[in-house]
Amino acid sequence: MVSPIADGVVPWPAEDVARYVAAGYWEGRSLPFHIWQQAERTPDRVALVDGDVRLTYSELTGRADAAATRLLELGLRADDRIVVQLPNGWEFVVLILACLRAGVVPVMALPGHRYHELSYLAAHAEAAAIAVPDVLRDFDHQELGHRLVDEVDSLQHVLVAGDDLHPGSVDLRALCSGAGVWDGPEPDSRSVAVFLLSGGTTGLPKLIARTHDDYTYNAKRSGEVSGMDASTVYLVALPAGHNFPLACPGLLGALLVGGTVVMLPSPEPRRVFAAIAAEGVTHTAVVPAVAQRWLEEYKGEDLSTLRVLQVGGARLADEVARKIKPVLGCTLQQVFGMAEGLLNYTRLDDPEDVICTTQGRPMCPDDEVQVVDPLDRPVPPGEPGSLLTRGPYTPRGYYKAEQQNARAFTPDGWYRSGDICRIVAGGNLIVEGRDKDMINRGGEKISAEEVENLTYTLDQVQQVAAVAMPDPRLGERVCVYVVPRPGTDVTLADVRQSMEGLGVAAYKLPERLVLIEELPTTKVGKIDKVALRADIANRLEAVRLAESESESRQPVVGWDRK
Ligand code: OOB
Repeated sequence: MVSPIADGVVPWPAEDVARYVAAGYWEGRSLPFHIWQQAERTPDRVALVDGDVRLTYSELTGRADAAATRLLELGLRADDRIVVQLPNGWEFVVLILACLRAGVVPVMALPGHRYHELSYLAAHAEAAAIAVPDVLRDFDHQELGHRLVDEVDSLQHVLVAGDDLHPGSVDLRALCSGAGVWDGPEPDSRSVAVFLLSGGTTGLPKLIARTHDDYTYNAKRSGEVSGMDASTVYLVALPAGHNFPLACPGLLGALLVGGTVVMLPSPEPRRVFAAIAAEGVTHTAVVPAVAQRWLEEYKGEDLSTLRVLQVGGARLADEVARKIKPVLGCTLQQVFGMAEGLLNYTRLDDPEDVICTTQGRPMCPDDEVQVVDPLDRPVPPGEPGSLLTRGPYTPRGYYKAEQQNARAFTPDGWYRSGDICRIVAGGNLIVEGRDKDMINRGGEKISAEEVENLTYTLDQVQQVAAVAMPDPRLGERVCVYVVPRPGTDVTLADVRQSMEGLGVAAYKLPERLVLIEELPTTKVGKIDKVALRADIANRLEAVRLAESESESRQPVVGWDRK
């Protein structure tokens, strides 16, 4: 028997709910209600483009209604969960809208997730189904889906978007085709619309329950601060299940105002530039590593329709920010957001300096932010400290995670973002670092603790610490410092092979290993990660200098093994 979602959700206190309703942030209707209302106004406008597939609003909602009915025919019910791991394509959009319509709750897995992550997500969410492609980049997702059905009690169906269906798979493309009318009940606006994944500082990602009310506001208000309207053509280039391209304002924000959504499987610059010109794209969202690549590879293609390039997910260097407008000709919008809620945006009409040197300010007048010292006391204005937040679209706890909630939220409901910020003139935030044990690899968040736990499964490892090492492309990559057991040896290849064998997402695999006799500790006896981060940065700098001084001289590697 699976548990009802409501049992695991931490609600907002009644007085805050009343405030958010009175202020009009929470509108009291389901997210699909708003989209379907929009569709009725502009049934013949193009809503979704994926290669040759072009769906008008009436076609898109008709397909989603047909799919919602078929989900019920499969035996799924409102409140059931479905793990969704689909590439950017029309099937993703139709399935998500169908789920929202029927009250089935999608769990937004990321494309890189494998057995290790998906088995945990399916079990923790007690999912009834999983939606995957057949084979993608040589990985057989369908086969993994069936393995999970065998192993996870609640899991019953594998929905597959592809040509080569195994016996027992549900044909997702057929499920998402045709036209139907949904006559089931509208989900309660306070109920959970989607589960997002936390960037994660603990072992495995936590689930973030986003309600219809709060997530509708998330997407709608984002659309306003990004200047979206019915003429918007929004390009999805990042994985669509991530909060940023999904709802900040993302594809949901575009559909809420009657815009057009264009899906591309990846942010590869040539295809992106061609799609921008062909479809007249006005808005898109990327992480800093992708923005940098676009800047480097831009060769004068026609990007004249592009009005806003949103960049977020990791810190954008000021000098890169300053190139966006001169090179690509569009307005940069920095986005400092989190799946847990709070969204900060630079505004389109902010002075260049604010746009290029800050990560923006909260989008909602009732977002509460404070910057505190390690004892949770507010720091003086303009000083750096830990960012805490509460607000109408920032839930008060993770799903079914009492222990983690005690650490990640204060007793009065503030979320500890783990980001070190400064609040400067105009209320804008500058992200200066973080005090959470996470590695941000080009926007992909990796929990150091998780990498350490996985490395400890090797017999030769006595002690390990995972830290971020600086990287010119991705910002950070994973480096592990390992104390081997006496008389044994450990290599980077050993660690990577072991993690691969466990079915861990490839982006989490360490890219450097440093053998060390003893891990440095702080005064209170904790592993001194600040010292380790400084150490790896110094080592890389020494290697870089040695390489640039003389090609013939061997780089200084010491204990270091790549
Ligand atoms: C976005 O969401 P998540 O949940 O993958 O990661 C949130 C974390 C933040 O706490 C912060 O550490 C980092 O990612 N981050 C940034 C940033 N935007 C996110 N750090 C520095 N500068 C930025 N601009 O990453 C996310 C969610 C919605 C919209 C955009 C990004």
